[in-house]
Amino acid sequence: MKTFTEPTGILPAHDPEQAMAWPAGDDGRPRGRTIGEVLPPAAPQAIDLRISLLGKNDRIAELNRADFNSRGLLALNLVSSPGAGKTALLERTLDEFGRETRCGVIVGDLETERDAQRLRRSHAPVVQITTGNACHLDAEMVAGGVDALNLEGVKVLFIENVGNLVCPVSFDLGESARVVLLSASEGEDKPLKYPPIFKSAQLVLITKIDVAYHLGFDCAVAAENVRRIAPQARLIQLSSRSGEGMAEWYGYLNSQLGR
Ligand SMILES: Nc1nc2c(ncn2[C@@H]2O[C@H](COP(=O)(O)OP(=O)(O)OP(=O)(O)O)[C@@H](O)[C@H]2O)c(=O)[nH]1
Ligand SMILES: [Mg+2]
Repeated sequence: MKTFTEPTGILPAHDPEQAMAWPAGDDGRPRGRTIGEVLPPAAPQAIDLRISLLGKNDRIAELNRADFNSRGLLALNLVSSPGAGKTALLERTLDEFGRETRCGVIVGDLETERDAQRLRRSHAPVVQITTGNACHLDAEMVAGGVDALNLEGVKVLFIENVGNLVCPVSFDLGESARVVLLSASEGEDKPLKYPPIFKSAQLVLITKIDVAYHLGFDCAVAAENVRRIAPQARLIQLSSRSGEGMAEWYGYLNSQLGR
């Protein structure tokens, strides 16, 4: 049987000594790998790293939460696929709801200041975070965004996450509530296909309902799928273009502020 001579498996990153010693043959010396051999499980160290990464994020998220509470801020984490209408929703919200209640925005994208430029037209305090390759915001980025904003008089802090239905799930930002958007152009089945993010939502917004009919998007089916996967979440259907459902969204914001 052909034998490889190079070291085998994934070497533990945190303990070089153990890494050198593993895996050993009966004689105690590092052994080669044979074709067809089933390798022993070798990835617990990767899980350790992930737990420690998330542990750090959770600790900073708790600090953010305490900071938001001490400032009397309602902080909402808006999550969706790219292009589901987060910025359009916030543009209209800043223009209408923001007239009475001061709002601020932290907006995350891999690149460009485009969303921040759109949102600054309302004169609300807005900071753009560009994440480079990161597919989500984390608590430390949000803490940096808070430092960069003038939050005087601000009652609602919107955090527009990077467009992604998967990666933001595990990253608590210290938000008061997570708002997940599902747009008519994505299809009714997204809650069934990406359940974790919907399960983590306090509110689900079905957006772009003005074009639902033309896209063959069945709002009732989408709503049923949301209810099946995320029975804990409140559900609002709206269009930031036609304005339908916006009053209900503002009602939600006021109800959360009243808490
Ligand atoms: N018809 C219609 N189009 C909308 C609506 N909301 C947003 N759009 C359009 O959808 C596109 C994407 O909207 P954005 O607000 O940029 O979406 P986003 O979720 O912020 O996108 P990313 O930040 O890239 O993830 C734009 O062309 C908007 O004009 C809506 O209610 N109705
Ligand atoms: Mg956007």
